[in-house]
Amino acid sequence: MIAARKAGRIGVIMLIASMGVACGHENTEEAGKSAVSTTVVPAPADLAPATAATTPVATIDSARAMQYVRDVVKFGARPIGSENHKKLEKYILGHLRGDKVEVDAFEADTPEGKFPVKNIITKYPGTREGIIVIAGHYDTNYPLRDTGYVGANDGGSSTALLLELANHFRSKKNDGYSVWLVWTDGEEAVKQWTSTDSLYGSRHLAEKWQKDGTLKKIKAFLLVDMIGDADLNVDQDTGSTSWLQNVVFQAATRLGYQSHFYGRAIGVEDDHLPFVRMGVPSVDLIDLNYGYGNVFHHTPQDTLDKLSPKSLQIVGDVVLETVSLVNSLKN
Ligand code: 1BN
Ligand code: ZN
Repeated sequence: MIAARKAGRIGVIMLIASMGVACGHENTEEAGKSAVSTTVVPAPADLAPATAATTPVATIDSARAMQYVRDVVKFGARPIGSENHKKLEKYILGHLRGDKVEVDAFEADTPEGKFPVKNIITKYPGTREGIIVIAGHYDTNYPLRDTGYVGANDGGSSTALLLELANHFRSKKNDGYSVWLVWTDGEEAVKQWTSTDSLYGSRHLAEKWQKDGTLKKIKAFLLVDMIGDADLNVDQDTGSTSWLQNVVFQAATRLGYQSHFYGRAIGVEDDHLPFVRMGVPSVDLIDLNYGYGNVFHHTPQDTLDKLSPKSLQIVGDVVLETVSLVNSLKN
């Protein structure tokens, strides 16, 4: 077992070899934050086997998704409160014309002052009572805003994949649960990652949806983050809902992409957590091995040349297959 630390930015990540046994008594601490994680991780082989596909497999247009990443990166750094962030909001909304769009706008109180935060939500109605949410953040790292940082993978890939998924759900009859896409905002810490300095948008949205009764209707919350790395290794997040992870792995297996999934298990703080904490079945599809030892994460090296349309394709198609599998479940 390996315990990895990312000083200052990553909090604590527990890496647990996927051995199918209880392991991990690491206790790691850093400035203002500690995490202890002891987890039983099922080996991929123990997860539900693939079943015969009965419906045609849906695919995304990965070339178009990659073009969205290029467009988004051209705006430059997109931290909350910035002009580039506003331009990106307009760009996203411009691609959702004609859709049912809602903006969850509020002011976040951060260690650097108050900032406007806007979660962008688009809704594609289904034929069945209940909602599947697919989410990903569009803001970029705040502390790196003046370093040439562009967040091609971290912020760019999730924004782009959601835009491509919007194209998919807009153009097809949705025979199942309604699908809501959410571009979350203010995911990044403005100073240092803590429970109060991070996840501004998702914490606000989870609370809002708890109050208005939406939360109870959510059958699955699928989060995508940093899914463009050409060397794609989606981690198994120990904080995600295990039955939903099994469904994701089953979807990946059905498509022949299982080697890109769940090679290691880590606990990661991300936009799914406010929903997990409120009892919503949630999974984070994140590849936190971005460059050897995650060296490109939250650095100006997070650039387009590290990304591949194939990775967007893999994650996009696995998300669509997961939606189809969730739709096939009884409840
Ligand atoms: C993901 C992308 N995250 C931030 N940008 C969440 C995260 C927080 C990942 C801490 C690792 C450590
Ligand atoms: Zn980040």
